[in-house]
Amino acid sequence: MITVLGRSTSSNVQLVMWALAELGLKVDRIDTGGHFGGTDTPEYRAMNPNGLVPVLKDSDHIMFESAAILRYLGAEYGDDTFWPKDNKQRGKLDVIAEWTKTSLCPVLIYNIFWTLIRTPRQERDWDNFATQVSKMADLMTIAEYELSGKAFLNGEKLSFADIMFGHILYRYYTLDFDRKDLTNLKAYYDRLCEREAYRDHVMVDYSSLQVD
Ligand SMILES: N[C@@H](CCC(=O)N[C@@H](CS)C(=O)NCC(=O)O)C(=O)O
Repeated sequence: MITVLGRSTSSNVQLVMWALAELGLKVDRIDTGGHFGGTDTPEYRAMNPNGLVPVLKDSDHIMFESAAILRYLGAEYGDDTFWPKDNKQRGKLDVIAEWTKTSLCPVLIYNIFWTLIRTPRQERDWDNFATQVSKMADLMTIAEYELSGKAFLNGEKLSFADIMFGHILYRYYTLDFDRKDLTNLKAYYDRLCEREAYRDHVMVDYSSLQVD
C-alpha cells in the first residue's frame, strides 16, 4: 500500500504523484502541508524532520525528498526504459534530473514562481526577477538542445528524467513572464500535456497560492 502525504499544489508532491501514475501504482494521497497543516506533529517530524512535503510511505518504507523518492520508485517499480539498468544510460538521464533540481528549480520555482505568486506585490524585487528570467532563457536553451530529435529525454518513451524535468514545465508555460521561443521544448511540453497522468497531477491550478 502506497501513501503520499502532501498537498496537490506542491510541485514536489506533483512529481511524485505523476511518477506513481505513470508507473501504474495505486496511491492514497493525504492532503498535508500548506493550509492543511499536519507537518508539525511529532509523528510527521519522525517521517520528515524538515516538516516539508512530500512524504512517501510504501508499506513500512518511509522517505522524504522528492528526487530521492522518484529514484526509489524508478529502481523499485520502473522498467528498463523508465529506469535504465545500464549505469551509463541511466547516468546520462540522471544528469538532466539533477540539473533540473539544482539549476532549473531554484530559478523557476524559488525565484520566478515565488516572486509572481507567493510574494506580495509591493515586496517584489523586479531587478532580481529580470536577472532570473534571463537565466531561465539560458538554461532552457540547454534543454532545447538536449531535446533535439527526441520525443522524450530517453528517446521514444518516458523515463524518470522526464518526470523530474517535465514537472516544472506547467508552471514554466503558465506563469506570466517572457519566455524564449524554443520549438523543441514547446513540442515536448505539448506531448506531456497529452498524457492523462500529467494533466491529473501536474497541471494543477495554483491560484490558491497567490498572495495579494
Ligand atoms: N527538497 C524537498 C523540498 C520540499 C519542499 O520545499 N516542499 C514544500 C512544498 S513544494 C513545502 O513542504 N512547503 C511547506 C508546506 O507545504 O507546508 C523535496 O524535494 O521534497
